[in-house]
Amino acid sequence: MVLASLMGILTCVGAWAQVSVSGAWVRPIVTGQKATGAFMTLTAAKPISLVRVSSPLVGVAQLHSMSMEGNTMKMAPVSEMKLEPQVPFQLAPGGYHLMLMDLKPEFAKATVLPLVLTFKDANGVETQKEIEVPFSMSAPQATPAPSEHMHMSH
Ligand SMILES: [Cu+2]
Repeated sequence: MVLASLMGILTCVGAWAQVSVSGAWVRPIVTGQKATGAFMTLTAAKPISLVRVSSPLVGVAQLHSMSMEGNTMKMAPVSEMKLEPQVPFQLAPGGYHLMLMDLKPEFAKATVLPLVLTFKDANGVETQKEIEVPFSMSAPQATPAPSEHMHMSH
């Protein structure tokens, strides 16, 4: 069973179905701005952790948490985000987010942001998921018909 799933990962990286991503968005930057955040909801089929994120348009991408310390919001890098099976994990302003820093010049001109999410499962096996995240000033409205997602961001 384990061997079969390993084979599956090796042979069809593109057909990943262990973690679904919904409602992803990245905040556009204004001139001179060097960092921004990306947000989304991750839902896993089995226990797995998001351990890394990268993008060709971003120099440094980190997993961040955000919390209140006294009257100030504090951001801190976290080594992983643990996903429980079938429990949507929210990355949203004011909470967990993907911190994008040292942005490349192409970032400002891009219409979508390519992101590679790296997950590590309970056996320590890493798999990657490539997504394209639309730029937006706020979270996208949930669409009642899933098929409508197919037409977004192209
Ligand atoms: Cu941050």
